[in-house]
This record gives sequence, structure tokens and C-alpha cells, in this order.
Amino acid sequence: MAVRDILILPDKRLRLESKPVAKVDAATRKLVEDMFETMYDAPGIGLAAIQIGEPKRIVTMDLAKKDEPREPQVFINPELVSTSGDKNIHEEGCLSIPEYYEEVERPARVLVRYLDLDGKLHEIEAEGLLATCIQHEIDHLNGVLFIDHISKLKRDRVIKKFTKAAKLGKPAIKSTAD
Ligand code: GNR
Ligand code: NI
Repeated sequence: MAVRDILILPDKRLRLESKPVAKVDAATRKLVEDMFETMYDAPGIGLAAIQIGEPKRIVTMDLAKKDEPREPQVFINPELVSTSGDKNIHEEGCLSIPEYYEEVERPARVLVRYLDLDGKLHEIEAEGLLATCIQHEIDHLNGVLFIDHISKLKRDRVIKKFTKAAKLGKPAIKSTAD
């Protein structure tokens, strides 16, 4: 098990299209372990494999409240089968764009098809935070970030800030370590 480095905007790898998992095997399970360790360490409520540099269609998630027992969820090769016409607005953040939050409008309910760690096919209807989060994560698998859903003005501003910080070799956010 290992906490892995999380790719930060404007890392080009975040724009890759991730490849489907052909077989859920021991290597898949090892990657999923690293993803959970990295996600809980961050901490975040979801993680796509590409965020640790692995362009594979794997998502980990845990939507349990802070004081509740962990509820780890894994989605392999997740697909949106259908989406509702009614929308929801939710404030989103992303571990690859640290400390930036903005409201995003997405379908309120989605039908999701995916494989579990045993390679078994599931289909679930998601709403609320689960619907928001799974759409955010499936976007990552397609090289899409939540800032692609906000105004161009706001998007360009945040990309510029993170690009400048990367050029200076500094994090775009203030460190609490010093
Ligand atoms: O930790 C995260 N919180 C979050 C909040 C609202 C909507 C989506 C998310 S996902 C994010 C972790 C992350 O970057 N996953 O890709
Ligand atoms: Ni994200």
C-alpha cells in the first residue's frame, strides 16, 4: 500500500482519455488499494486513477460522513447509461485543483453501469452527492475537469493561477507547513 502523488493542474495527463480495464486482476486490486490510501490521506471523497497517473477507468469513492464508519466504493469501467433532464447545482472541488471550489450544474439523477472488484456487473441509480461525484469522476476518465463546466472567465483565471504557480515551481496554494 502506498500514498501516491496526485497530479495537479495544468498537468497534461489529466486530459488523457483513460483505457477500460480488460480484466479485474491482482494488479487492478493493488492499484485500487493505492487509490484508497491516497484518497483517504488527501483527504477526498472520490478519486480517478488518472489523478495518480494511471490512465485506467477506475474510480474509488467514500461518501461516509467524517464521524461515521468508512464506506469504500469502487467503480471499474463506469458508464452513464442515462441521465435525468432535471438538474442539480452542487459546489465541487477537485484534489487536482486544490482549494478551488465552484458551483456546477449536472443532471440530478444518473443510471450508472460498472464492474466491482470481482468483475461483476452492477447498475445503480444515483442521486444527490453520489450522482454529482460519479459524474465528476467519470469526467476525469474522459480527460474532463469540473472547471470545464464553469464560465470561461472563471476557468481561464484558475488555469492561469495554477500554470503560473507550476512555472515558479511552487504550489498554487499556501502551505500550512511553514
Ligand atoms: O474530494 C472531492 N470532493 C468533491 C466535492 C464535490 C464534488 C466532487 C468532489 S470529488 C473530490 C475529489 C476529486 O477530485 N475527485 O476526482
Ligand atoms: Ni476531481
